[in-house]
Amino acid sequence: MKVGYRLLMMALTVPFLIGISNFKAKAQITTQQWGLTGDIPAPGDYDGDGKNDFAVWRPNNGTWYVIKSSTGQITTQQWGLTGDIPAPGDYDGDGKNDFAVWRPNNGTWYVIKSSTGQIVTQQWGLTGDIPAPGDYSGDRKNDFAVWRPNNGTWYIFTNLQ
Ligand SMILES: [Ca+2]
Ligand SMILES: [Ca+2]
Ligand SMILES: [Ca+2]
Repeated sequence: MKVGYRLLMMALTVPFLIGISNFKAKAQITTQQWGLTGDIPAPGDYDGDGKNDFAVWRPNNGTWYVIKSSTGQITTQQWGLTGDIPAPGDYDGDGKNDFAVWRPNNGTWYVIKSSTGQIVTQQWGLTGDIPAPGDYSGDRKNDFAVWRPNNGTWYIFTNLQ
């Protein structure tokens, strides 16, 4: 009876303990100092290695500061003006994040395509909207999208080219 009870307890607790140790072994904590007070985080995979890069956009000089995860190298890019909202994403579908901002006062998107360096502008959205870019159509290219707080509606602009 006692042996049976012990075996039962082991059967119940051993998998539980293995589960805990597996959880500990699989978790990893990373911290990275990058950015200043007032910066806006703008994470994304800018170098296309499949890992997100630490990136911030600085409103007072419109500059992006990125640590490339592939090499640890720092990249800076001036793109955007004070008052803009960073809206990074992969708009040209080459697997690399593009520098992009949305300008609230004219509802216009300004993107530098990472594939060609070409600049794309697109009016989409109104003052008061909140940019919410992402790939809504599933073609691996980011779509221009805003969310309108006063009616709770999403407006998606998918470029079909
Ligand atoms: Ca990366
Ligand atoms: Ca891209
Ligand atoms: Ca898309």
